[in-house]
Parts: sequence; structure tokens; C-alpha cells
Amino acid sequence: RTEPSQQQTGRTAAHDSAFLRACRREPVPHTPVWFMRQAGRSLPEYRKVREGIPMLESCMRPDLVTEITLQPVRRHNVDAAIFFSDIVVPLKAIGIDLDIKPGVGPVVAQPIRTRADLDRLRPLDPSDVPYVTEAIGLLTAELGATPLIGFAGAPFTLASYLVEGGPSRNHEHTKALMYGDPELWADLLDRLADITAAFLKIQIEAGASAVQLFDSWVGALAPADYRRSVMPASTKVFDAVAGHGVPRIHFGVGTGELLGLMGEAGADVVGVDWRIPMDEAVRRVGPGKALQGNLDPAVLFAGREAVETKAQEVLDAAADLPGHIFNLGHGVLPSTDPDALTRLVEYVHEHTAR
Ligand code: 1CP
Repeated sequence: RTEPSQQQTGRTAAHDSAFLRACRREPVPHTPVWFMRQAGRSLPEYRKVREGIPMLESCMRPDLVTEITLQPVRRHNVDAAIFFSDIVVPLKAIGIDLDIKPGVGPVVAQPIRTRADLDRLRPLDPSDVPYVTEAIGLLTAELGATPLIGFAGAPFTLASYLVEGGPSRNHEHTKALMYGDPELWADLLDRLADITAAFLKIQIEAGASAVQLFDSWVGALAPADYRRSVMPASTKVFDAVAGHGVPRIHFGVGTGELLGLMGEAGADVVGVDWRIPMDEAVRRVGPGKALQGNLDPAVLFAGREAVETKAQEVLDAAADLPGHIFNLGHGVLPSTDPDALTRLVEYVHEHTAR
């Protein structure tokens, strides 16, 4: 084809955005801002379009995915959109019997705990998720110069849902498998790495400008166990999506002790939760990486003055870093006042304008 594809056009339009420049550690006109879970229940327009439609079904409808992804971009003037989906969508797409239960999260009908169970994790093919490719095509056309972030769950976090059968506080079944049957564990994570890499590639090929690998629950591990039992699979994912010119972001919660290794796994940008200051995160991650974070999402309940004070602390702690992307330390809490988010974007843009 001689005409540039729509995907290429979308990425070209977004190439010089503040967000992608920051990912590449280039000078920016202002510090870019987006929020994990910026789409979702904090927005009345989200609750309205989701009414009566189950979560997983909404992820499979390109019209809805497009509308929900665009809602926070319209409302908050954030510097990036994040594709509306869920980390369990590719697992559902390969035939795992699971559902997202309101107020609970992903629930898996038959947990994966034995070698025989592994056969249920077949490779993911683009034809399993046509609605993802279609929605991203619609989105990149609408977004223009605003970059679209694709995402996936990292092997450990996906394994946690599959092995536990649902959300878990202590991940005891997951850790039992990891410590008790390292060979089966390695095979499980390797299969999940292939599924995750395929899901990210599908999003990149459809036009996503960046990807974020969510290892939300990996902060439950000690660094030595992370290095031995998880990092090889996460590295496999990052290696598989290298070479597309698309920045790779890596985020987890409670990962202060793992930040260096999470960068080493192959990320270009390391996400930081609110438990350590950004200047300390810079030291732990080491040179050459951009950082994303890290306002405590609960600060948004404290009133405008407190939000601005705490946001400025984040900006000051990251002031010497080439490549800071302002975000929360985890997702927007459902009862957050959306106006507080809009004002926060405005504050960061105004106070970092170069
Ligand atoms: O009905 C609803 O509104 C259900 C709530 C909800 C939403 C809005 C779920 C169920 N998933 C989502 C969308 C979603 N999930 C996005 C949308 C894009 C955006 O950020 O705006 C993203 C990025 C995810 C990714 C996701 N799902 C993660 C990683 C991010 C994180 O928060 O750490 C995880 C761990 C999940 C699992 C999940 N899905 C839903 C819930 C409530 C949970 C967490 C459950 C638990 O505590 O284990």
C-alpha cells in the first residue's frame, strides 16, 4: 500500500504530543497528565452509557468502547487516552469461563492450578478480539493528536486471578504454586506472557501509541522472588513488543522495592505508586527511564488546596527528571469528584508550562 494506513496516521499525529515526548525523555511544553481508571465510575456520563450493560459486554462493543475512552479526554483535557477494556478480556477471548462481577472484579469459574489446566490457556489470535482492532481504529480517527495508550495485565497479575479464582488479598494459592511447583509456575507464566504479548501487539498494530503493562499485584513479592519467578515472563512481553517505536510503561502497586527490576524487565517508563516520593523512585529506577506518577488517589477527596499542595510536592520531587508523566499512584477511586480531576489537570498544565 502506498497510502499511509489510518494507524500510521494516528501515530504520526500523536508523535509530538507532550505525553509521547515525555515517554522519550524529550523536552515538553508542559508536564503531561493522564489518570489510571480515568474512564469509569467517577463519570456520570460513563454510568449513563453503561446502564444495564455488563462490564465484559461493554468491552466487546466498539461503539461503547470508543465513547467511554473519549469521555475523560473531552471532560478533563488529559494528555492521553487509555483504551477502555480490562486485563481479563484476552483470557475471556480464548475461552476461559470468567465474568467481571460488579463490586468484586474478575471471577474465574474454574481456577487454574494443575498441569492439565494449562491446556485451557491457548494462544491469542487477532481474530479472537476483532472488537479491539475495530475500536482502536475508530478511536485513533477521533483522537487526532491525542495519543492512545493500549494495555494488558502482566503475567503475575493475570496468574493471580486465574489461580485464586478472583481478587485476593494474600495471593496464597498463587504463591503456593510459585514456591511449590516452580516448573508448572514457569510454564503458566510463559503461556500468559505469550497471550499478553499478542494482546499488546494487536493494539499496537491497530494504532495504539504507547502500551502499559499492569502488574498491579506484584508488589506482594520480595525482589529475589520477583527476579527468579516473574521477571523472565515480563521481560518476554516487553521484548516481544520492542521495535515498534511505541513506549512501554510498567506499573504495579506497592512496588517500591521492585522499581529497579521493573525497569530492567524492559520498560521505557516506570509507574510509581504514592508510597515513595518521585525523587527516591528516580534513584531506585536508575538512569535512562521516564517515570509516571504518583499522587495518592485519596488526596482528591481532601479539597482543592490540599490537592494543589500535594500535586506540587509530586511536581517538585520530579522536577529534575527528564521524562515525568503526572498520574495518580493507582486508579481513580469510583466516588472521586470529576471536577477535582479536571482542576488537577489544569493545575499541572499551568504550573509546568515552559
Ligand atoms: O462496572 C464497572 O465499572 C466495573 C469496574 C471496572 C472498570 C471500569 C473493571 C472491573 N474494569 C474496568 C476497566 C479497566 N480495567 C480499565 C479501563 C481504562 C482506564 O483506566 O480508564 C483498566 C486499565 C483496567 C485494568 C485492570 N483491571 C487492572 C489493572 C489496573 C489496576 O487498577 O491496577 C486490574 C487489576 C483489573 C481487574 C479488575 N477489573 C475490574 C475490577 C474492579 C478489578 C480489580 C479487582 C480487584 O481488586 O482485584
